[in-house]
Amino acid sequence: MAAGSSVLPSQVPAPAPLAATAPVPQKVEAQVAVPVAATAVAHAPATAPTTAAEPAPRKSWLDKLRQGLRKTGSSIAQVFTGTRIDDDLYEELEAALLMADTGVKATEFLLDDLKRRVKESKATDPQAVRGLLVAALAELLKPLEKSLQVGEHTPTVMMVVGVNGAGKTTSIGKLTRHLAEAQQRVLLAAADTFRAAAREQLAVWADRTQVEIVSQEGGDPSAVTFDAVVAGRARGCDVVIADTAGRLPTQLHLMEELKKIRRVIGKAQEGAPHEVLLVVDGNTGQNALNQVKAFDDALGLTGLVVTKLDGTAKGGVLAAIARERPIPVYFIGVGEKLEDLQTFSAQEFAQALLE
Ligand SMILES: Nc1nc2c(ncn2[C@@H]2O[C@H](COP(=O)(O)OP(=O)(O)O)[C@@H](O)[C@H]2O)c(=O)[nH]1
Ligand SMILES: [Mg+2]
Repeated sequence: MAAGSSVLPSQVPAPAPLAATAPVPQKVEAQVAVPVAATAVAHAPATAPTTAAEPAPRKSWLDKLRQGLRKTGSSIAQVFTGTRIDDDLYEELEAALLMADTGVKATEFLLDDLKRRVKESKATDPQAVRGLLVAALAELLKPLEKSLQVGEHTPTVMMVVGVNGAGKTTSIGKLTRHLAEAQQRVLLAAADTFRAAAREQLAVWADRTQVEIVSQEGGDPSAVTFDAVVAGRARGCDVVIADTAGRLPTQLHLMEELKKIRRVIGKAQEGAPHEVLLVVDGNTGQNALNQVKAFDDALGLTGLVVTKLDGTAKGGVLAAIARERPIPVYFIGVGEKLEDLQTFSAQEFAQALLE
């Protein structure tokens, strides 16, 4: 495939990415459209985030996101229940944004931007200010919207990293199923060699008929990954995904191990890995930003997966990431089921956070 295809396209305001990739074989286009992409492409554009026409899967996902963010969002929304736009309102808003883990820099930025918008629009009603904040936040988050591309390289090699329990294996499982349904031949590298359960967990998620796994209990993660990429090339796989063991960025020897995995992937296939994905737990708030910075410094991240936004999410952290280390958010997770991995939309997220 020459031009590359977008597997789970971000829906806003993407020029329907599937239609734009002419060289993609027909069957891939058709299959890619299920289940995430179909809803994503069909979904209404940024200006109408919640309409009656919203396809069911995307809607139920949005509901989960809203519910998850409510803990964060309700306190922000409460700021606008008064009758006046005054210094008190801005002070309360500042506190609410900081509570939601938006961070000092992004909070300052948003407040300045909001005040400018309020002045320009001559708004007098606090509810109108809320609407302006949605617009400001959506604009801030917009650079994080990007779709994951596969098909440009054969195989496309992805390496997935993050701290323990962030949701790496679960997210790989979900992504693999989506790819397999899109007729992509996927090979998984179980480079989390520390835990025997890791491979089984992957296998449970994987569609056994279409997904192969290279693993080696207790083996060297670099060696397993190298073998997987070589095997992926030999077998003509479309995608190779390496699952790695969780680690803290402060564990320097373990970070060195990740760098080594990255290097050996490059030896197995020139130019690879094509994606280095960090999975972060959305509940970890400002610590998530620290993880993004540290893993990016060590490995050069290409994308993020932010999980558990169905929980007591500190959703504001995405604004902090957008302001301080804008790495694309390919997917967000709002639960443990397959359909709970969805593409990120700045507009939807801003709306869900502030309603
Ligand atoms: N509620 C919720 N749970 C999730 C999500 N993603 C992962 N999990 C759960 O988080 C736990 C750790 O996930 P796992 O994939 O094993 O993390 P890993 O250590 O990074 O590989 C598991 O119980 C998952 O089911 C999500 O988006 N929402
Ligand atoms: Mg794991």
